[in-house]
Amino acid sequence: MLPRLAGQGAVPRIYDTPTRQLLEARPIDVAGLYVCGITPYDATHIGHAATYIAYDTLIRLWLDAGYRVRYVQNTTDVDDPLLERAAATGVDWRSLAAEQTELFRRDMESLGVIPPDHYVAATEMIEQVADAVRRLLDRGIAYPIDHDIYFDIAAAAASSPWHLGQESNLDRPTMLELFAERGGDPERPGKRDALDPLLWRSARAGEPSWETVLGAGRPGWHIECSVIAQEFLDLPLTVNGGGSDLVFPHHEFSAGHTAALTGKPLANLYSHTGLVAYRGEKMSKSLGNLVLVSTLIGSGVDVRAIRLAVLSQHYRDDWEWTDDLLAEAQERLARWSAWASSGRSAGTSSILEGIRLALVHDLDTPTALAAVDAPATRGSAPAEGDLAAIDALLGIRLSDPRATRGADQSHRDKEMHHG
Ligand code: 5CA
Ligand code: ZN
Repeated sequence: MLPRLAGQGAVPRIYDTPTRQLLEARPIDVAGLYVCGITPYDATHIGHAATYIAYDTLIRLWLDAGYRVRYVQNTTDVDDPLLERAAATGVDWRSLAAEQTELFRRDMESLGVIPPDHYVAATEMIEQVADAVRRLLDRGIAYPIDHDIYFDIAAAAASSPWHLGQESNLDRPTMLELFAERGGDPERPGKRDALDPLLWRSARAGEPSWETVLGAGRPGWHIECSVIAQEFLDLPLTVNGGGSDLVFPHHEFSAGHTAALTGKPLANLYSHTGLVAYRGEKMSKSLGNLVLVSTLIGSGVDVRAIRLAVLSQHYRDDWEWTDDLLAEAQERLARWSAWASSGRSAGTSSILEGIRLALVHDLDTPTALAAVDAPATRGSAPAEGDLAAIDALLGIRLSDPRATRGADQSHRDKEMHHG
């Protein structure tokens, strides 16, 4: 339970990749959020954490604005990189996925990230994906090569409210380059368009496969997210999110598949987080330059300092994790904690509106932290509402909850609620 705050926050505005502007992320009744989840073979690095903390902030803003939220995240628990890692290390791909998924969820919980209502694994959706691909085949929007099945970009554009480039705004040479880099197969003979993405991969020796209406095989990547979003959320989503490494081809085609299948856009707003680097390169499993959340926690780092380090960066910037950044966050946490234990002043929060204002403007967490720094450094004791605001909106609990859950609880709730 998040503490209640005085008044109500505004509807957040966040940056929309297709239109390149800030748009109001205004839910229709319930906020629907789909964020691309992990491929569980080397979890959880600071890059993942930063992406999920960004959408955690968005959820907190929706709750503060009085909306209910429905949040879904997939787990890509069968895919080439996972299978390759399992083969290389001689473990069963299922155990690798299960173990890394478990570790990821524990790390998220430690970081105070509000969990999705549904975590959906690709392997739980095989039948639904096969049915969806079957429908695309029947309508001439998909075609086979041998027993694999591809999405026909041109046919989809002709028959649905979607066209290639709608989300990413990229030119074709750039698309071709990214497609090849990020799991696509532009060179495959027989494709109608080099950029047509794989919907279904037929069974291969030594690879997992499932018996379906399409024969034996496994889902392609983009159709996984498209089908999970359709199954668990109302379309269009309020926001579809993920790291900026997913803009093309993944999100472009997840949106394309969804439009072709439903006639509806996947989302009203497509949001992307910047990428976290370490030692000069994007932090990634394939490069191996990882800072794992579990390693930091294991070495005794306070999870709140990790969270503060992430929040000190704007979610849309690419940034680099450094020891200095963590040290600064630890100092900030120490200053804030000293302030929080310096007694209580009466009255309402002096920082609540400053935090709200910063966050509803494209999740400006650095400015929100500065709004807390000012009184925390000045030294006058915080009001109860200050700590509640930091807890509810930034996910940082400064006071020991046992210390504040006293006899005056109902009085305090009432006071905070009515301001
Ligand atoms: N399973 C797919 C999405 S369907 C996937 O991209 N998995 S992942 O494990 O590689 O990444 C999980 C999430 O973290 C994605 O939203 C991805 O965009 C994001 N992410 C990955 N690396 C970074 C990074 N270095 N910085 C910020 N976000 C990242
Ligand atoms: Zn995805």
